[in-house]
Amino acid sequence: MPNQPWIDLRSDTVTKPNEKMRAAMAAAEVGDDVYGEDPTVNLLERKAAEVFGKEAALFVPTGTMGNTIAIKLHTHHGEEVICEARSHVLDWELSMMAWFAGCVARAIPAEDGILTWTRIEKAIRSYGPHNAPTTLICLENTHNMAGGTVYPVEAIDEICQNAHSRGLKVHIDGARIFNAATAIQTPVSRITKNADSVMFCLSKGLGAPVGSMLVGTEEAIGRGRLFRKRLGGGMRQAGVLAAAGLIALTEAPQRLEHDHANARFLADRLAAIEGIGINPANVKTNIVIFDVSALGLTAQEFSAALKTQGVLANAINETHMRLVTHADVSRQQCEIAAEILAGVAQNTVAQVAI
Ligand code: TLP
Repeated sequence: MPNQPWIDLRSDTVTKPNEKMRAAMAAAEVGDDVYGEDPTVNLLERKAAEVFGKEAALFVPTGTMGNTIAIKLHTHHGEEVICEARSHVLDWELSMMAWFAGCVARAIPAEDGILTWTRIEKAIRSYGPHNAPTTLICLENTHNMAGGTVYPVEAIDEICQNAHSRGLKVHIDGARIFNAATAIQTPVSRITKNADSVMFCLSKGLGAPVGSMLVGTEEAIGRGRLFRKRLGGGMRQAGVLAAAGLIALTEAPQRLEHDHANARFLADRLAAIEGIGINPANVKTNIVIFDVSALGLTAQEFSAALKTQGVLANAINETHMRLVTHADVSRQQCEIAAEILAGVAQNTVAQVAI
């Protein structure tokens, strides 16, 4: 156990509500949201719709539930959903796409996680004696497992316009869409203008303790409300959570640039460590992914060694680690973490040499 508190770089999901959020939660006006009577939830939903320039929004407990509902809204059983090969909807949501919507993922690998219309078009299938039809395209922005990469707005526009002309829908898993917006200095409403629905998380970089939003048309969100109930997401006096969500939505986007600067700082430091593979130029938001295989140990072993020194960081596979910066990790903690990372790597190199 470290003498200092943990430096927790496992995810931006670990952030704790700040004092202002806690005070707002304690004072929140509440009602039964299943009756549509929670004023704070209603306010959050109106505000989210307004920020995204969409007709309506739905407060859901998790990003996974938001994506699950969106996929169900845009598809029927026995259809195909195009997504990137390492996307969250495919790899990290317990196959909810299959379980709840009855759909199959048609995965397209992209080194940087960013799909283009040229790639998507080749993967579209129409209904036939051997083929299930494609009806939905899911884009992940930022792309988590590709290292927080960001879609150019033009790429999303092109995908949406072509998809719509082919009768397909586009859903954006925008768990970290505000990080994308910060990186390219473009409002979320512009980035997602042509998408049919967007899920974004209040509980990641924005710092709320719980909650995500699904935004889209009035009609889709109305149906989504029923799917939320089916999934057990009718949360009753959820205004206590929405109160923190409102602060997250209105105040937190402005501070994400600090997280991005901390991620760039960590990436630069990592690039100087012998045996660690990273290109700092690829770090655009708050996620830093690096290769430890040249150190002669697995990412799981590297993670365990860091933990003994007080740094928490996740392995994402045998060879790669992920660091995520967020509101509860300061520059000073990043400096300490960088020294600990260098120390663990040097120790390993020394041991391999013996
Ligand atoms: N991501 C989590 C883990 O599940 C991997 C993390 O620590 O990054 N979309 C994307 C792109 C996400 O990164 C996540 C969570 C979700 C959806 C799901 O959100 P939750 O955890 O609220 O269900």
